[in-house]
Amino acid sequence: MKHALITGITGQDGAYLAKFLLNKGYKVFGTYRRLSTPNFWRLQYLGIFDQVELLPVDLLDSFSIIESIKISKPDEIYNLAAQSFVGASFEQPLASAEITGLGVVKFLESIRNIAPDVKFYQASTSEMFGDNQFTEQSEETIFDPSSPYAAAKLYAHNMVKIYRKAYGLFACNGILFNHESPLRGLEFVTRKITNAVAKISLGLEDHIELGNIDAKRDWGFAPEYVEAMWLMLQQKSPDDYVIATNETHTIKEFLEVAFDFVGLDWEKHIKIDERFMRPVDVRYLRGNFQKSKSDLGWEPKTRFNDLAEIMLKSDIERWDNWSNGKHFAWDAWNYPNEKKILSRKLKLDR
Ligand code: NAP
Ligand code: G4F
Repeated sequence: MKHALITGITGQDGAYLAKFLLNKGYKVFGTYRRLSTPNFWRLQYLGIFDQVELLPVDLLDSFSIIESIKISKPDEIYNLAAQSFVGASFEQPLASAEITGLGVVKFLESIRNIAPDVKFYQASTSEMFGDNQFTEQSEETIFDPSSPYAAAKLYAHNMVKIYRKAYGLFACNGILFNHESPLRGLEFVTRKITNAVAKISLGLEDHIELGNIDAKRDWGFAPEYVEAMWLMLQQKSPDDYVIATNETHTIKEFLEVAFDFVGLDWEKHIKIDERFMRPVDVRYLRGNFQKSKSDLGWEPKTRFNDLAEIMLKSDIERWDNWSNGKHFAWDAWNYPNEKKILSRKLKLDR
């Protein structure tokens, strides 16, 4: 039986990947951080909490990383753990660099020393392209990061390539464009919208505050993207791949689809709040996944409107159930209104 070690198993991708690998017959180990309140809701939501082995690891702590490799004896490591929120990286650039950048090198060094035959997947990102001018982005497009998060990811991305060349490690970078689902964190814009639209449609809220709604993203469906991670590690030799849909849409378009679904006019329920504007934003992303299609046989299936509908239906159902007194594993019921969160770094007026 193959062993997989997933860092960040409590996150969106970690939970879907764990389910995917369990279905393939893997023994799945996942790392989690000690928090004052446990957050295993995604694993519970997918009904797999009892089927995974948990290991306490913080990417700030090299010894916990080494220990997790020794205990799990993995054939494959999927490094999904990161400070993954671009907005927060402007507020905590150092923590983002330590976790999202240096944390990866701690893993690579550990593998080089104690498990050089392990296959390693690194969660790279389309954010590394930055505020670029290209009509689409592929593996050949130049990187020009626009946030502390993207800069940390680019450092990690380059270190994966260096360890591959210098030490022959089987290490791949998946350059994934945005991917969403009902398990997406509430601070990311799609889920922030579907959660709010669900509440508005049920009369629990009146409006939503957002930042730059003209930004364009290439949004796919997360369960399909975790399959691509696995496919990368099944190839004869390691390489880097773009995973995307090649469609791009503005946040406004996402609002339109989501509000249409509940028969409301989005413009009546939106307030633009400076607090959600980033000091620098990535205005446009659209990924070219042709290399993944020809080498991995991977292509996206779920398109934009369907993705918005999947997310919205699940948020409506959850708020409906909650209002009717049902209790279940879920994040939104105790999430603070983001207005309560102070000290957002605003775009500076010059
Ligand atoms: P996510 O839901 O935010 O999950 C991030 C995971 O990292 C969580 O399990 C989190 O644990 C863990 N983590 C954070 N800091 C850590 C630390 N210091 N030590 C150990 N674990 C830590 O992110 P996601 O959407 O699943 O994304 C997975 C990965 O893909 C991330 O690396 C992200 O940057 C990258 N990525 C995501 C997308 C996307 O669109 N989703 C696109 C490209 C790349 P807690 O639960 O304890 O916070
Ligand atoms: O949903 P977002 O926060 O995702 P972002 O910044 O694109 O990052 C996500 O995708 C990356 C892949 O490209 C991952 F690497 C990363 O880990 C993460 O998963 O923001 C999307 C867009 C941005 O342009 C942002 O400025 O939406 C805009 N936006 C407008 N109002 C907002 C809001 N974003 C958030 N989070 N909240 C708003 O109120």
